[in-house]
Amino acid sequence: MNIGHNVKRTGAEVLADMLAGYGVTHVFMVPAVLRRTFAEMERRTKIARIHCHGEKSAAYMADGYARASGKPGICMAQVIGALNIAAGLRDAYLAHSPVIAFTGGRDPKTKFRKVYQEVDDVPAFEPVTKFNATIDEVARIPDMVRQAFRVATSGTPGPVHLQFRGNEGHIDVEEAEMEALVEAQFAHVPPFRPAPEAAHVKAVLELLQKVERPIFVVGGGARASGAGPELVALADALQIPVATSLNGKDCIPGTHPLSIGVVGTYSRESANRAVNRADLVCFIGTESGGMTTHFWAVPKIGTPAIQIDIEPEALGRNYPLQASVLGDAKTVLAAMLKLADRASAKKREPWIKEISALRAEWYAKYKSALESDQAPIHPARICAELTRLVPDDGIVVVDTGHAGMWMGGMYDLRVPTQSYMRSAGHLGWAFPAGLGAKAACPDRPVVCLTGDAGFWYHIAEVETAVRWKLNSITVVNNNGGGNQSKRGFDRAYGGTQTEKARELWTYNPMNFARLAEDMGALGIRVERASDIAPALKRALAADRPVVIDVVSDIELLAPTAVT
Ligand SMILES: Cc1ncc(C[n+]2csc(CCOP(=O)(O)OP(=O)(O)O)c2C)c(N)n1
Ligand SMILES: [Mg+2]
Repeated sequence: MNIGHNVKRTGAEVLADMLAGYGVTHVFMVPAVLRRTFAEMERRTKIARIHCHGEKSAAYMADGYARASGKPGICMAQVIGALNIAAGLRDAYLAHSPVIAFTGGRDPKTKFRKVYQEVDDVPAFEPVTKFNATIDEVARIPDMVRQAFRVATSGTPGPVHLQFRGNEGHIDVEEAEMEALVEAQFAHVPPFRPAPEAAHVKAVLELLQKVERPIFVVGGGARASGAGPELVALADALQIPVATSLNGKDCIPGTHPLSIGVVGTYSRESANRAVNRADLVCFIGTESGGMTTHFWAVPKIGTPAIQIDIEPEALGRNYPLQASVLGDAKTVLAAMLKLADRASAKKREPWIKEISALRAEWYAKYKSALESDQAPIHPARICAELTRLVPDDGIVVVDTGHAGMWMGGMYDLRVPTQSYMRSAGHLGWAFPAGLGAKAACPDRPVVCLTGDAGFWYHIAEVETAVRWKLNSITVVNNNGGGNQSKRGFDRAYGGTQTEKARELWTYNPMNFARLAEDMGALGIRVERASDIAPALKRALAADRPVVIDVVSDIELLAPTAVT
C-alpha cells in the first residue's frame, strides 16, 4: 500500500505528519519513546506533547480526550513503561473508547539476550485492545498507523496498540520510500453510519407501538453515535421513557420528563423500578452487561426485549430478542422516527403517568439529602450543586466507586449540550481523564468529581495541568478514605467490622486544596455545604486548574441498587 516516490523519509517525519493529518492536537506520554518523532512534531506540527507523571495517567488522559471529542486519543511509552500503558487501556477497552497507544519494543537483533528493561509486552495488550500489532519495518508505518485509526474508530470503537521496534521505538529514525497517508474519515467516531434493513426497523417499531409499557435502555453506543437528539425525538413521539447506562447518561437530560435515570448497579432507584415494570425493553447501543442490568436482574431475563446495535455479536447476547436492528444508532433512530405512528402513544398515557410518579417519588425521597446542609458535607448535596451550576456546555467527568454511584444516581444533566463521562471501573481514572477532556475541548468547562482515594492515584498530574494550562475543575469528595469499602469489610467481618479494620480503607486527613496550591493550581477548601456554590463559581471564573476539596461525611454510603 505504500506508494514510493523515490524520496526517502524517516519514520519520524511520516509519523508526525500523519498524526497532524489525522487532526491530533495532543499526545500524552512519558519519555523516552519515539524521540525523533517528537523532534519532528516540533518542527512540522502544532501537536502539544503532554509530558505526564506516569504512563497510566497518560493513557487516561488520552481516553478522556477521546471520549470528550470522539477523536482517537494518543498515548506513548518506552518499553519499560509499556505495561503501565496497558493497565491504563483497560478502562478505554471497557468503555469502547478509541485510544491508540504507541510503545517501544524488542529488536529481533537482541531479543532473548537479556536486554536492559525488556520483557515481551505484546501479550499483555491482547485483552485490552481491538488490534495489537508490531511495526518491525519502518516502511510499514503508514499502513499500520492508518489501520490503527481505522480499527480504533470503526464498528464498536476501542483501543489499539502499536509496538515500534526498539526499546524507545527508535525505528522512527530509519528511512524508507514512503509518504504520510491520512484517511480523514477515521479521524473521528463514527467513520460509517451503516443504515439498517428496512424490514428490521419496521419489526422493532411495530413491537414498540403495540405495547403499553415499553422503555428504552440506552448506552455508550448511542453516545458514540451522537444519537441523543434522535432518541429524545423518538421517545417524545411515541411516549416511551428512557433509562440509560452510566456510559449513556448524557444521551438525554435528566430534566426531561421521560428521563427516568441510570439503570443497573450504580443507578437511580426510579430507573430500576421502571425497567422492571416494563413490558418491552428496547436496548440501544448497550452491551446489556452486568453493570447496566444489575447482573441481569433489571430487567429479568425473559422480559420481552428488542435491541439496536452496530455490532452484530451484541444483539441478543444477554437477553433473547423478539427483534433486532443492526446499524448506527443515530441512523436507526432517525429511520424509526420517520415511520413512527404518533397516534400509538395514546395507549401509553397510564404508563407515562406512572413514570412521572416514579420520578417525583425519587426526588421526594432524596430531597433532604440533595438539600442537606450538614457538616461534614453530604455527597448528595455536592451532586445537587453540580446539577445547578455546571454550565450548559460543561463536560462532567466522574470517577468510579462512590463517585460513580453518587453522580450516576443523583446528578442530573440539565440540557442536551452538557456531556457526561465516567470511569468504567478504574479508581483514579477521572482526574487525568478530565485533563484529557480539557485538552480536547479547551473552550468547554470540564468539571471532574472524584473521591479522595481516586484523587490520590494521579495527584502528581496537578503539576502537569498547571504546566500545560489544562484548566479543569476537580471536585474532591474528601471523606478521608475509600468508604465504598466500608460495606464490604462489614460483610467480611460478619456484620460490623472492628475499629482496627478501618486501617484497611482509611487515610490520614488531608487538605488537597493546600497540596494543589503548592503545585500552582487554585485550591479551595470547602467545609460547609453553603460554600460549594461560591467555590464552583470562583473555579469557573479562574484561569488556572482548580481543585475544590470538599470535606464530606465518611459514614454516608451511596444507596444501593433496587430490583
Ligand atoms: C484500580 C481500582 N482498584 C480498586 C478499586 C476498588 N475500589 C472501588 S471504590 C474504592 C474506594 C473509593 O474511595 P474514594 O475514591 O475515596 O471514594 P469514596 O468511596 O470514599 O467516596 C476502591 C478501592 C477500583 N475500583 N479500581
Ligand atoms: Mg473517599
